[in-house]
Amino acid sequence: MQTASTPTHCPYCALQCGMNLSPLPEGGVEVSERADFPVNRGALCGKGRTAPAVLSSRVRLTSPLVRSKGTLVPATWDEALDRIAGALTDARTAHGPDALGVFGGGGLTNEKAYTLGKFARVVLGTSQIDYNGRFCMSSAAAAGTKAFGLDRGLPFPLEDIPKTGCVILVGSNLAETMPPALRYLSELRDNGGTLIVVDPRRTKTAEQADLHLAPRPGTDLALALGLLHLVVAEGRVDEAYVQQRTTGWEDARAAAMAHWPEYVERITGVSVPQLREAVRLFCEPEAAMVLTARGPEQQSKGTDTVGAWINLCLATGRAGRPLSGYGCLTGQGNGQGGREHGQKADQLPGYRKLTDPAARRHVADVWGVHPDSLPGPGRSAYELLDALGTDIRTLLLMGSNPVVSAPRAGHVEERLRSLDFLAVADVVLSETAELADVVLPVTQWAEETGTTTNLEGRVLLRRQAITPPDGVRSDLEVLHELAARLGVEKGFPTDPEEVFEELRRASAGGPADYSGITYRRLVEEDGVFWPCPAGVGTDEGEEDAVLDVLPEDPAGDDGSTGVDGSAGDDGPAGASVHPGTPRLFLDRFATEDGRARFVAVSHRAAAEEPDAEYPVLLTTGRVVAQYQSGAQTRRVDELNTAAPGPFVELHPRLAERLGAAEGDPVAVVSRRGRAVAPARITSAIRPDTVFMPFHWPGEGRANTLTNPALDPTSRMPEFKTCAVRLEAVTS
Ligand SMILES: Nc1nc2c(c(=O)[nH]1)N[C@H]1C(S)=C(S)[C@@H](COP(=O)(O)OP(=O)(O)OC[C@H]3O[C@@H](n4cnc5c(=O)[nH]c(N)nc54)[C@H](O)[C@@H]3O)O[C@H]1N2
Ligand SMILES: Nc1nc2c(c(=O)[nH]1)N[C@H]1C(S)=C(S)[C@@H](COP(=O)(O)OP(=O)(O)OC[C@H]3O[C@@H](n4cnc5c(=O)[nH]c(N)nc54)[C@H](O)[C@@H]3O)O[C@H]1N2
Ligand code: SF4
Ligand SMILES: [Mo]
Repeated sequence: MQTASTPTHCPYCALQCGMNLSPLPEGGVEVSERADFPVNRGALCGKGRTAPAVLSSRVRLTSPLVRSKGTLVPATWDEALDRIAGALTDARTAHGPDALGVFGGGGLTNEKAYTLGKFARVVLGTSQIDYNGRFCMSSAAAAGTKAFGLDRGLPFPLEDIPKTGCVILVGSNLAETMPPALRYLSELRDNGGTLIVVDPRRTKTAEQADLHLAPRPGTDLALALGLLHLVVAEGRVDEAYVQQRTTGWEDARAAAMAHWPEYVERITGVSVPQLREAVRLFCEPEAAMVLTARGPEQQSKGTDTVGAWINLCLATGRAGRPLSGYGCLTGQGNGQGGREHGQKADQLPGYRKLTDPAARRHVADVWGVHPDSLPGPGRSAYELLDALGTDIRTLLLMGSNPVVSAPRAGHVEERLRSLDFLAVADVVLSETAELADVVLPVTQWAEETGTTTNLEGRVLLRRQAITPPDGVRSDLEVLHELAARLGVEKGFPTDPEEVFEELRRASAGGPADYSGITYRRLVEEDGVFWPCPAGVGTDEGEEDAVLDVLPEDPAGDDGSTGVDGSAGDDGPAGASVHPGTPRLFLDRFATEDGRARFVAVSHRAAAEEPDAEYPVLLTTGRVVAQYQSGAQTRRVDELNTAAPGPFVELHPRLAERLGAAEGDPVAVVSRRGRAVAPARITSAIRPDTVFMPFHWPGEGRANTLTNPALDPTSRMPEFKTCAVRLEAVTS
């Protein structure tokens, strides 16, 4: 048993806080502060602090399970893997490769996401792969790509935030979703900068703001256009910048000018004086930023909405300049890297397009297959889930729990049940795993090594700190074993560093170029920002496996980590080594002509607006103590005590009309279904809106209600707005 502590990163959100893990004599690990990691400087939220609880065998899966006479029973690995391979082969023979669906997750490491995408295309030959990141930041990604030619959530490190003059934070409840990052906003204010928060609720984050704008859910597009209208009307456009660094201004300007402040006030409920104050705070300082999160993005017009916020940055010269810019706060642990390396329906590694012949040739060459053998783009996440049991007959799922987290979840659950065969790899028996024909128990963060890319585009090495329990295998081992059973013996290594070396080559020359990044550099430099092309004269073959540069081998006693190797002697500081790219776009944008592109967009209504039958707006989101579908955090006592179950947040006026007192059960009914949860009455929410967190299954499941209306570009579902009615529940 080794006792040294291992510096690593949290398993949960995209901040990827640094932490130290020390093995305990009785098993498991203890978390301690890692003050030298710049992003969180030692601070952790309750989820990160308690993450080791999910390593304990009390709450997790340690044996494969197979369905026998209707129930899941323990089985050997061979039995479980044979069953999966058999079912996939049968479905492919009977219905063709596109009958095999694959669903991934933005929590998977780069190595896993890369291997899953390769597995789908090379082993299964299916186009039907997508992942839960589609539900997360896909609208911001689409808008960023349109405007800047490249999607990296934040084009600057978080450390720039306190040095700018004003931040508009749109639909992010950072105080609950990334608590250690709140420091950047308080430092901004300490330095004399201002914070504007746009949220229909007066959240803990909004309480920190100099100005809180509380629009009606689903109206951020009008709000951004109204602000741009005022920028023009007040003569605050940076004409020289617009001239030199952008295209498309005239059309965007014309579209914005149709959004008069009074009209915008009527749509959003934000008053004209507040709009004017926001423009003043944003335009007066030298530099300013707009940051968006899920509030404006998870809408059926999320891409246009983010586009409108980017327009505001471009018109005022606040992009591609020091301490200024637009950024999206990506959510999942590897939400950034997870969208770059090929588990998305239309994508190949390195953020390449599956429809680009040159990209297909490059990646096919790395994979040792013919470019024509690679399938084309498949369906987006919700569309894929909606097709289960129709032309998609089997599903392999890794890193998501859609029974709780997908929109219109009752329908998605029904679709999952209608499959011929469902295989789920997970660390716990999630609500989705409960429906599976085969469940595979896999290793998790502290028990394995892999890279993640945090919300700043900083590639990080999560290191193994302890030996996994008996009975579990890694996702990479699962894919290796399945590939072998399906006749592909080579190309699916189980050593994460070997996978990363291949990922480097596959990403070389692509928009998200990782070819200059090695495990060695990640250890020595504590992270490297992409793009990071291989430097001139760098010979990939000379890069050694490096995890033995750690003070001690973290492999534990059975050597099962597969991360051993010999240290090379060349350090990271050679002249040929690319330093990585913390700040993007300072000289030029990543478009062909180097200029950023305005988009001409106009406001439109949500897919479902309130009416006589469903008169109230529902929006959904998160609480600090639970993570996503709750599969992991609902198994941690301390977090359950802090956030024991779902609730319906509503304004006292709505509560009075309903006759509901604090804690009374309230039924929320939409066209998709009905959910019941206790009332939480607060004047911190608009009187026309109710809020539910989505972390729980069962009666209080928020996603029973949500509308799967999709954004036409990003295919993001409208999690943040639908029409509901409230009913008192009499017992
Ligand atoms: N505790 C915790 N932290 C997490 C997660 C978690 O599940 N739990 N998940 C991680 C992930 S994957 C993600 S994506 C991030 C998400 O991080 P956030 O985006 O901060 O989280 P949300 O609570 O979904 O939404 C943020 C805010 O949007 C507001 N909102 C709702 N509708 C609208 C609207 O129409 N317009 C605007 N402007 N705002 C609106 C909500 O009131 C809410 O306060 O958090 C990450 N961190
Ligand atoms: N109403 C509403 N719904 C939402 C949202 C919202 O704001 N409102 N937000 C959406 C967003 S932004 C997101 S990101 C999604 C997230 O929702 P999900 O996709 O359900 O995400 P998680 O709950 O994180 O599910 C991850 C699952 O994978 C398992 N797991 C963790 N690590 C690994 C691993 O390394 N390998 C394998 N095989 N399994 C692993 C976990 O135990 C868990 O069961 O929810 C979306 N749903
Ligand atoms: S803020 Fe995110 S990364 Fe940091 S400890 Fe909490 S969950 Fe983990
Ligand atoms: Mo997310």
